[in-house]
Amino acid sequence: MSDQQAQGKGSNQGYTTDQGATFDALVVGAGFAGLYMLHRLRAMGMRVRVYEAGDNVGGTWYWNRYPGARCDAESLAYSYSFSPELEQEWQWSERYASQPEILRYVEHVADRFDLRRDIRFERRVNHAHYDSQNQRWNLSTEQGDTATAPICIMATGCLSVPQLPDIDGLDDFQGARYQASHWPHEGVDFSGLRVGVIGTGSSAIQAIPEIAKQAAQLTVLQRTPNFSVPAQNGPLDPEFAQAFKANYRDHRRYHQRGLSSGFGDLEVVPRERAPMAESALPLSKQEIAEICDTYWNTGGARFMGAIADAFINEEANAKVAAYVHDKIHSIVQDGQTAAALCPTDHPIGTKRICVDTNYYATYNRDNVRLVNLRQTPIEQITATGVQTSQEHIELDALVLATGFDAMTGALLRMDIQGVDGVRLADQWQAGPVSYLGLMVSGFPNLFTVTGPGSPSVLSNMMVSIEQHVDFICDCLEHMRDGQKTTVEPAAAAQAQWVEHVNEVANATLFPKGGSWYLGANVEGKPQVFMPYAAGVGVYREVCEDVVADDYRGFQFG
Ligand code: N01
Repeated sequence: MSDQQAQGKGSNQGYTTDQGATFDALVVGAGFAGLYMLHRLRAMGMRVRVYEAGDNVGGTWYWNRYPGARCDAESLAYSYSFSPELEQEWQWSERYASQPEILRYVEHVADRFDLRRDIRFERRVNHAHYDSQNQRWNLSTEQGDTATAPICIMATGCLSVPQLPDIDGLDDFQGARYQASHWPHEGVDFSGLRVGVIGTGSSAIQAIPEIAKQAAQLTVLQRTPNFSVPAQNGPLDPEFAQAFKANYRDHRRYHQRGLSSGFGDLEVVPRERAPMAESALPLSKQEIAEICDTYWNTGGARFMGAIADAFINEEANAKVAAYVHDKIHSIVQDGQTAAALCPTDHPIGTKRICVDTNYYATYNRDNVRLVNLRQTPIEQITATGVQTSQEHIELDALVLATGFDAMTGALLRMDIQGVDGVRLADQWQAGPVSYLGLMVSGFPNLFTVTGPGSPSVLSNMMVSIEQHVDFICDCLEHMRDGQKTTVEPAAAAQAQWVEHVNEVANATLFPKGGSWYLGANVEGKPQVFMPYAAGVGVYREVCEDVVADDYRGFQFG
């Protein structure tokens, strides 16, 4: 462990703020994307500066430390593939890695590849302006750094701007208030406390069973129920992991291309033993249950891959949803609570399916109560608890797990200006537009890793991050070889891509989800389906085809 890690810090010690420093590339964010970007750019001989708001590496896994935080992609697939040595030497302990283990992994990567020296921590970039005359991006941070480089890469994450609820009196609460996405590093002991949780998305669904084990009383304040499937997490069998690693290249190829999500989590049950149906329509309830049981019992988000037309046909989707409703009723003893936990307002899978450990069973505990806010809405938060239309709930601690301003939030929170001072916020007023989710017309040499318009949040993020970073580096090498200094998408290519992304989304049930994929959770945000829903395999082929066709749609200057 390095000194910095021992202090729980990155490596700012001894560094002053940058004042007009010049680099070959600037990267914003030191999560999985920013770190790999730095590693690759450095290998190309570039001088790079990374700015990171946190005091250490890790991005989403640095911030989201709530109890029970765990990845919903399997650890052997949710890891870097760029270094075979790293792949072999790192030992995952569980099928789905916990947040502390993933953070240890990211820190290990930062140290192993000596990445920290080019990162400045506790630096939040607030401006990124393009100087057309000098063909440079000028960045500044809230902490007073200024730096310039011809290339700027946004590795700011898709879920990095928390969304706090607009509830009257939120600041009046006198008890302890916690935010899932900004959890205290030292952890929280809820023993003996009356705890309230607002939100029932992935974060809350992971945290609730853990908080329930400690709290004297846990009240879950649910506005909209979500579908959740069991992770069936457990220790990773070392022999299984070793055998898997012996074929890592094949598995990686499969993750990258074989499945639309890039999750590739067919490790635990061999692919040939995983039943699938093309359509739910001709199947009886019993037949659906037989197929779904295999996925439910082996666990994980791959549940949504069991029946192929569940994402495109409402009737088929309803049959899969009914299976999960039955499961909820079979687990949760109180019928009224079970009914309230059954989502009925969106097709299953159109909001990101949650992956849990004992979520539904937690409602059988004596110290856990579900309050259905659809029936008894919150009127206000008071000094001592939550006032609903029916009762005052006394609380010692309040946990907010109310989601994120997804995909565009982190980019639009900065003042990004392209050619002629055009603001990205203005360009994206009606929703994000981009070419391949990688670049925006009018913003030369500005790249967005896993930006809107790419598979990003619908995929295993590691697969999508590595693909984008590799694409960007290949593009920069292409520019270097051709002695080009700028690249940006042609407006027509961008418009076509945006149309295609919408067409693909509209052929699915996704737009019916009312989800953060659409921006529906943020008041006033334009509702546009942001990720590219055709899958990572198709998307990779599109990108390869674009490159093979001399970077079709990109303009080099
Ligand atoms: O956020 P969410 P999340 N009053 O937006 C509720 C990833 N992730 O942080 O639907 C009452 O899903 C809101 O209710 P409603 C994953 O991609 C991954 O949980 O607006 N409630 C909803 O229940 C995930 O999809 C992992 O009615 C209010 C909740 O807050 C994404 O992050 C783990 C409210 C927000 O749910 C986001 O998940 C965790 C209000 N005023 C997260 N405002 C894994 O890898 C909001 N809510 C496993």
